[in-house]
Amino acid sequence: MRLRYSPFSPFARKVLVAALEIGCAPRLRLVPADVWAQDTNIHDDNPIGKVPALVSGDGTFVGSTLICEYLDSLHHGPKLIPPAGSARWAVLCRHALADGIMEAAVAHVVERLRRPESARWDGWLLRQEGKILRALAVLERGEFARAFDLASLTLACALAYLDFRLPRLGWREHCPTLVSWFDVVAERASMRSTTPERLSELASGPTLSLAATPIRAGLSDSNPGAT
Ligand SMILES: N[C@@H](CCC(=O)N[C@@H](CS)C(=O)NCC(=O)O)C(=O)O
Repeated sequence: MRLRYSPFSPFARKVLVAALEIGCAPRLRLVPADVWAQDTNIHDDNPIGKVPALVSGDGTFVGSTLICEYLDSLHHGPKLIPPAGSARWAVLCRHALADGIMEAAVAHVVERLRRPESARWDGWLLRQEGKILRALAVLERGEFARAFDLASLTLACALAYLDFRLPRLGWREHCPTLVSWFDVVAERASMRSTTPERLSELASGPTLSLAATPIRAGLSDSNPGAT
């Protein structure tokens, strides 16, 4: 299976963490895409022009949630999305909030790094910040799943992205419970193997291994490379 990804995309990271958690990462061939380049070839695999996209024998899957759902169907271990009942809806409800945080954060970053400075709209940035902080407040008050399910891994990738791209938002000051939770799950092998730094080091075509890599500081707004 071919996964189109970008090292900075939290949505691509979500898929990679999911693949590592369920053990199907070795089946993925990682092919990077610069979705913002004039001559990008992402459209060959995704007419919507976004990463992640997964090309498999069963079809081309576009969008992180659909890809995760597909990968979850390929294994017999504990599911990222419980198959039925209230457990399923609980995971999907929490996932929707975590995914919404990710969408708002990416919209914020695109506005800041991609839109010409003269056309930037501060009201748009505030709007995205409000979405992120309100959703975090709900998750801060909510229950924490013990399993690293689709909701939890999406939230972990979203929080890592806030640290990476929106440190000035100061989410850690507002959410002490989430901070404690995140600082533990960020040490999981799946998270440590998929940092932007680690993914930037991968050349075209490798499979993703769970080898622990040192986490290095460095990438920030000064590197617009992608979202
Ligand atoms: N809902 C999509 C969002 C994917 C997305 O926004 N990807 C960004 C990178 S983080 C992208 O490719 N943007 C290019 C564009 O908007 O044209 C998903 O879940 O995968």
